[in-house]
Amino acid sequence: MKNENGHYNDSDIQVLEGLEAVRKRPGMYIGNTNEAGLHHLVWEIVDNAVDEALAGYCDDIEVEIGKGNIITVKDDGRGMPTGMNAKTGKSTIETIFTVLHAGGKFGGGGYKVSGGLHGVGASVVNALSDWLEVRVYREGKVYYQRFENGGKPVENLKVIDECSEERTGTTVTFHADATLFETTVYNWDILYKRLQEMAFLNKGIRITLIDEREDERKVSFHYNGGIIEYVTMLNKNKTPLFDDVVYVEGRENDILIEVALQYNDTYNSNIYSFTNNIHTTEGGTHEEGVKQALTRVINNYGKNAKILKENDDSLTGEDVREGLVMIVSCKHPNPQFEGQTKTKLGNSEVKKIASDVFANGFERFLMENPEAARMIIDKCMTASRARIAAKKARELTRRKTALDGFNTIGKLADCTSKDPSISEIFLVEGDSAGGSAKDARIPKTQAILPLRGKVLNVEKARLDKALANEEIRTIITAFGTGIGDEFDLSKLRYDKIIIMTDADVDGDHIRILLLTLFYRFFRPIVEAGHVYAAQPPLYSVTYGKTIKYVQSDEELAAYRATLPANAKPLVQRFKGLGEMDAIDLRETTMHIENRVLKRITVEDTMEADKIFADLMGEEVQPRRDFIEANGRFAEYIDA
Ligand code: 28G
Repeated sequence: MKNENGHYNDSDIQVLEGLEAVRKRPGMYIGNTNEAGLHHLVWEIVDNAVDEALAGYCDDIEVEIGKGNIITVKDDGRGMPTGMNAKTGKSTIETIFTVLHAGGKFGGGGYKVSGGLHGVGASVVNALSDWLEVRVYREGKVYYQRFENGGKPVENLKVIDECSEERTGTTVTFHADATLFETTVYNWDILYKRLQEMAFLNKGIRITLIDEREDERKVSFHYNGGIIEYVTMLNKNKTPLFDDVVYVEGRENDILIEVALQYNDTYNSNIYSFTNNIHTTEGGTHEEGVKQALTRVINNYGKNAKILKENDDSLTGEDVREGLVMIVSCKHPNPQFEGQTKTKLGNSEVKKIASDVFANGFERFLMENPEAARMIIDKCMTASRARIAAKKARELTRRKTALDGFNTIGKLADCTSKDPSISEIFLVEGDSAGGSAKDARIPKTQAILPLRGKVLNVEKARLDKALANEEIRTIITAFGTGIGDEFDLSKLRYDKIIIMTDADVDGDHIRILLLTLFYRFFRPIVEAGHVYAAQPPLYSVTYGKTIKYVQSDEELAAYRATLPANAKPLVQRFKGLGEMDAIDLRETTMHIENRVLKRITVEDTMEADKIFADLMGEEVQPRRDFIEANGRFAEYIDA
């Protein structure tokens, strides 16, 4: 704050420089300034409220998206301390909101979300907001402070009102600085998903999300069963092997491990692990410990109960995870995050703790529930037999590759280059578009694989059946990486895998089937950013001698607006790839100079996978819901 002469003092200047650094390089603090970065601001503030809940003082958190995308977060905790901070000479509240990393330095122990991945603190949110207000309810008073223009206090902390002695808590309201973010519009679904996840992971806390913008909405998440209810939700549209959700909890040296699991009748496994409420997408020692224990305990139990023969091969990790839905949640006072995206738990001591805690609890479950135990082991044994059959089928693919060389892989028209870094493969819907694409391609670097008909839905098929499918075998052989435990990303024969389908129902279907296949069999290829969707244009607009291709109705309107008022351009709508000749296709969709590719993310493939889990499962209701919500997909849901 400026003094009476209108100047800042030394410690103010340090603070301002700190916050200015955040404004200069927001990406360093919140990762990005896109939609994800914008939501990061909310996570920072919510994390602090959740920390207060984990400390045991708060059980109600509210997040409101106000008109104009103003965010308000309220908690009913103790309220931030209202006294002075000796070190900074400012109030503790002003310190928290203006000094970088002030949150962490207070220490105080516990499992702080804010000590984890995000953890940059409230001051970063303040720095990136055009205004922010904090209200603290404590000891019958309402304290208030406002900041503007990236965290500059307007006045000192002051009491603005009285409240009942029982009313305690903190309320933070802010508006993201539109000059720093690509968008300042919050996305209901993103907030919904993460806040629900937070409520699952921290049983007993109520988290309410309110949207006060155009379509007003409100939802409350409150799960006394915590991750048990999470697993139930994940299996909602599937058929569980048995009704119970297995739940195991234990603590050693202040490290808390919680596991909830249930088997369903699918062939996939979905394991989600978290540390201090952060999704550890790369796994880590907590997940490894639990997985190891799962395999060991099932084999031991099976042999003791004489279900598995003493001299049979043991069930593998893959066998015991078929159809498994599992949440592993670890709370750790000092987590070490590693890996490419810093989402892998590295603490080595956690592995044994997680393994011991889970083995004890799970063994006990099997002993007390022999019928469920029997069903689990039967399912694992079936998986084991299928795995052995798949191995034989895979050996066949491999031999074929070795004998034929690459030029005769199914219908693949391969590129002549053997340098993966310049090679691309187009997966093209239909033989006729495949034909045009072959004429349009650059043979040296562009390979074309036409896909006849529909791709097999791998959600409903085990590996052995998938490998019996001609199209899938061709794709696997063409990619060169192998699949499953033989997968090797370094053997990938193309830098870009480009899905080229029509912008219609069939095209959507084939694209979703391919994404499901990638999610199940080739996830590392997606993670490494090798998968793209081609974006064929919707219209060609001929005006005088210029031909312009546009991707959408909006783009068409925008282009029309640039033409003279009396212009009558010729607008042609492409119904599908098949309508384009080789030249159109080359010019608009395949040629590196003009084309627009959309990179496919793991989230895209996850979404596709979920659509299939919902649609193709045995349950009828989700399918109905989906048809109602997405009329245009309706035609193919029974395929
Ligand atoms: C509404 C939006 C976000 C918060 C509290 C409560 C305390 C606190 C917050 O203390 C310094 C760090 C740990 C002690 C702590 C209140 C102790 C006693 C608190 C929030 C010193 C910060 N009374 N509630 N910070 N602590 N809610 N919600 O930010 O060691 S932040």
